Amino acid sequence: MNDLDSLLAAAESDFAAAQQGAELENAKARYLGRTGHLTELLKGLGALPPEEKKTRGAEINQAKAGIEALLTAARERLSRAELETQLRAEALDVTLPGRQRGMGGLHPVSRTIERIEAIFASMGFDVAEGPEIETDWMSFTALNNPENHPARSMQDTFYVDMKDAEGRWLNLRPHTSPMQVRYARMHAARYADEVSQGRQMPEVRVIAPGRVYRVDSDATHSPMFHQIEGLWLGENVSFKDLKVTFSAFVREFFETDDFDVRFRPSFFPFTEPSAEIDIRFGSGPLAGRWLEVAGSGQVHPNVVRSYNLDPETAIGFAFGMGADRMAMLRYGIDDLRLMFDGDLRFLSQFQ
Ligand code: 2NM
Repeated sequence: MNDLDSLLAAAESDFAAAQQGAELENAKARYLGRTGHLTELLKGLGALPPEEKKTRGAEINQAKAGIEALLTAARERLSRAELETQLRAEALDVTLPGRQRGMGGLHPVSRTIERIEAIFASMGFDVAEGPEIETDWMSFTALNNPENHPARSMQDTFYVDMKDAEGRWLNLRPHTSPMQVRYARMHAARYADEVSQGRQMPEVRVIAPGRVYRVDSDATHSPMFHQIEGLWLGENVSFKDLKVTFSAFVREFFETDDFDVRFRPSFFPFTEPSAEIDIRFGSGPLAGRWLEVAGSGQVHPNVVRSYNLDPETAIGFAFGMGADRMAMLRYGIDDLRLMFDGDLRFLSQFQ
């Protein structure tokens, strides 16, 4: 084996050893580069006598062509390998079953709220939704809370690190009553002209559903829960109307006639008199126990004034209930926390 044959053999095994393009190009430089073996051999030709130069030159060029052919083959081998790796990495098994898109559905609390909205809508109630971050006036002052009322304290209400135009901290609404305040004030403004011309103002009949926030957290209290408050104001809307309205609601909501309703005296700053509403089923899984389902009362004259209405002519009741609690009663759920865990095994049972 002459020196050119062994050079060819060395190049072949060097090229074969290259695993990547860069390694192969480095190996190429060692043979064909400016200071590579072949170039050095060609430079050495000058020192040879003319006859030898010719044959030796032809041999070297032949070896060079051989190395170039080996290089081309090696490059093809590498690019084929690279393509193969890429194809394997990107391979799709088109025979696999497709991933299903879940059907999705409404949360039991959302379903309950929609159901309650529909029942009250059938009795002529409008639905009002609004901001969850409120001013101090909307959440407390307008609702006849004294300046030092404990509901305003940080133990009861979440505050936001931002102040309103009066320089008071904004709050996460602890009830949806502020939305009724907004609604009733819009109502008052809208019919102000008619009222000044001596005409009767249409009744205010509205429910306000939505998220509310209170500093409270255990098995039966979540710092965020859902409330639905109702408000009905007219010339002479009474507790009798409240009892009829709420009973009709209970009948529709629980789909039964077999229940009693009782009012239990209570206190709220925004109503006077105030009452808790309890119901007792005569049959079914909840039969026999009085269940507290709502707070209620005759809207306090000071609250009616903050609606920009006249407490002598805008008279009526308000009530408030927990939508989460109503959902739990309807579906027989015993732990409030299940509602907010986001566990699909629980949630998918209500579709
Ligand atoms: C309740 C209980 C009793 C209520 C009062 C009012 C307003 F704005 F008219 F004064 N809205 N909602 C009310 C009354 C809410 O929740 C347990």
